Amino acid sequence: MANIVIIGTQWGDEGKGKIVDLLAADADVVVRFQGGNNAGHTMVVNGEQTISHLVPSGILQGKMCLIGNGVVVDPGVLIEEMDYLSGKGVACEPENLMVSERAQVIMPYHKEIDKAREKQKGKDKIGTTGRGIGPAYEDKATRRGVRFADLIDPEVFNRKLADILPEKNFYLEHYFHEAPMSREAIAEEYSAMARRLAPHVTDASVVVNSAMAAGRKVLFEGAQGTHLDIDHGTYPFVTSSNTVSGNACCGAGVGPTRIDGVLGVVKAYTTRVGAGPFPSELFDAVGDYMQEKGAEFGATTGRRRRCGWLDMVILNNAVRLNGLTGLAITKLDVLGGLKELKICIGYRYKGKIMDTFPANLHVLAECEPVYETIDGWEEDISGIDRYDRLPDKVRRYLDRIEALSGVPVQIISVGPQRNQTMVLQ
Ligand code: 2SA
Ligand code: GDP
Ligand code: MG
Repeated sequence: MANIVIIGTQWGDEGKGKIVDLLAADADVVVRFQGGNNAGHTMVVNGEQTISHLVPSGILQGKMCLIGNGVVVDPGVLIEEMDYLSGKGVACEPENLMVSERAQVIMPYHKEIDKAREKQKGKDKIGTTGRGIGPAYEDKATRRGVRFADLIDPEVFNRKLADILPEKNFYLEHYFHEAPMSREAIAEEYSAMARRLAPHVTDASVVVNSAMAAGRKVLFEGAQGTHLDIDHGTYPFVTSSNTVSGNACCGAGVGPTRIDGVLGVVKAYTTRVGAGPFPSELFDAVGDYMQEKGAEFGATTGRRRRCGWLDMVILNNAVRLNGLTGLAITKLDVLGGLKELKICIGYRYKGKIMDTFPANLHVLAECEPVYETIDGWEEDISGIDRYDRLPDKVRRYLDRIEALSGVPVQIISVGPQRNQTMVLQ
């Protein structure tokens, strides 16, 4: 398939970075279309781990990488990441790494407001990454955002900053009781970063559409996961962008007729970082086993991820919301050593079985997962590189996921390394 959207089906950290890096070998362009440096996408090649937060996961394959208009970009983090990658010998030049002139800039006050708001919420906090994502999208929606086109035009940038900062400082000082920010300091810091990034700023929509017109293959790299989507996720315990596949079009500036397929990345169990409902969460030794064996720590904040069984209610929600054409099952190796596995096939609510995902969080909180039990396997499968060499019990687990979702499993991942992967079709 030519142009594919790759998205997370659960609550993020399904292994999208690994899958995008792998598929980028056969693609020409990789585009991020939403989120920002709240994302942490991990790639492991020849034993060397690279985590990217903003730069698309096609960078290690030497492909053209674009940060689309739908992304909120912290310019300081982008520069740090470019330096980190360059230090590893990975090219990050204006020819292969570009950012949309329409992408929103994360400003220092966005980060301060994000953290202050979480502090004020106390025990009711969302558990954001504190990277300023929500406040930056807020300003985009209220038309007070600074775009890259503005950042690299000193006159426009300084005018916008002078307009916006007094309101932010009022809010910081008088509502959150935090220190106000200095306009001069922000202007100085951001103008230096603007000079560094200006050669990378482009009309990303024109670049991506021209590439497609020339027959080049494009991967659209999603961040976070379907259930963190601002419309379709467990609102308000979500991120501030649309994480579903449809947003690949808005966030990269392409039409829906250009998309040929949607690959959903599914962790073989479920994890979630931050607060919010999680019906199949485990609070026992099995949950700890997944957390430890799967090294489930946030790739951005280092927070411990909550763990639980695979949940088909959420997976099927993701199938519908994203129009999935294929599944990539990751971290299958982590389940090895468990005597039996459970798959959540529905929720029991007031004596009735539900197979759709409720919008009302009070209903969701009262939903009890209904499980089917299936045999686990003892074997270490992390060295297996052919589907027909997988133990029968592993294949039965995969068959069950395929049967319950109605979507073909196309990729199986059995370890973090690029080569610990089986591509089936
Ligand atoms: P935010 O910062 O406003 O987007 O936070 C809102 C919610 O979205 C969740 N969120 C994430 N969940 C999983 N993975 C994410 N990326 C990092 C990773 C997370 C980390 O790759 O591990 O390191 O902590 C990510 N980004 C945002 C977040 O936990 C809130 O629930
Ligand atoms: P992303 O946000 O979806 O890109 O995922 P993250 O990079 O945040 O988290 C996935 C973690 O699992 C990373 O540490 C990966 O290196 C690791 N990983 C990916 N696939 C596999 C796999 O099949 N098995 C194991 N054991 N680890 C994996
Ligand atoms: Mg991640």
